[in-house]
Amino acid sequence: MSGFRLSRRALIGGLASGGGMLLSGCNEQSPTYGSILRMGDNFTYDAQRLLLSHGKLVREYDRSQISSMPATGMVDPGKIEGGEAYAALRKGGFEDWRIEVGGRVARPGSFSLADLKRMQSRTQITRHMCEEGWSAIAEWTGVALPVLLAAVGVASSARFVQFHSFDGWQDQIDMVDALHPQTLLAYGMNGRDLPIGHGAPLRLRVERQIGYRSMKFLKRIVVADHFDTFGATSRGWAWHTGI
Ligand SMILES: Nc1nc2c(c(=O)[nH]1)N[C@H]1C(S)=C(S)[C@@H](COP(=O)(O)O)O[C@H]1N2
Ligand SMILES: [Mo]
Repeated sequence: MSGFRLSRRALIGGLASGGGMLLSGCNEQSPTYGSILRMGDNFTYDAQRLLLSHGKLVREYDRSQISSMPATGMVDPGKIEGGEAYAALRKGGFEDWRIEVGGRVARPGSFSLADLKRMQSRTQITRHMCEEGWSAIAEWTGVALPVLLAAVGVASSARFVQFHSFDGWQDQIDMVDALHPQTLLAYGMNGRDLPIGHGAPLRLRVERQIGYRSMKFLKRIVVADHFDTFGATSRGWAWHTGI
């Protein structure tokens, strides 16, 4: 943390205006698109990183608290233009699906669902918060991202992990989130295989950030040294969206 100092009043005021920018970021016509919004990112990023210690866990719930959860946004990438590859994988029960893992890693490779299921698994019951205002509690089972990253060996220069999906989403998280124990590559939901609408066969769970960071329908992971301006950021949505 590069000698970043702030009075309590400036911090609270800054957080409030950062929140305002985040809200207007949801509006496609927002005039705040661009560098001002990105300033908000930097501010909430620094502020949240100041307030949260490195490994702090989000709350986990009991089974009895699991709620219904709507499948939203993209619910079937097999039905969009260019969705034939996904439709074919789905037809084959995702047996031929592989997640590619590359970039700044010692052992790039690809992993089938069976490969992932052989790795140490983790189950967590957490609250999903959508930027549209609803929230839901669900149980997620999968491989913690730090476990997969350890398997491929991340270069010491790496600072971000990028994700690519079958419906064309691209996003990235920093190493603080990537190495967080609750950041999960989930293949199971509420004790069953992850349903199509919720991102089959594999989705991300970034539990300390808002719902749109938890990318569904994963197909590729790239470890990078730098921050790329693509994905949510390029649509004018805030990049760092801690909750
Ligand atoms: N690939 C992809 N990931 C996505 C989305 C999407 O449309 N495509 N929608 C996002 C948003 S806005 C939310 S709220 C959650 C919705 O997850 P759910 O459909 O399991 O409720 O997924 C997020 N991840
Ligand atoms: Mo969302």
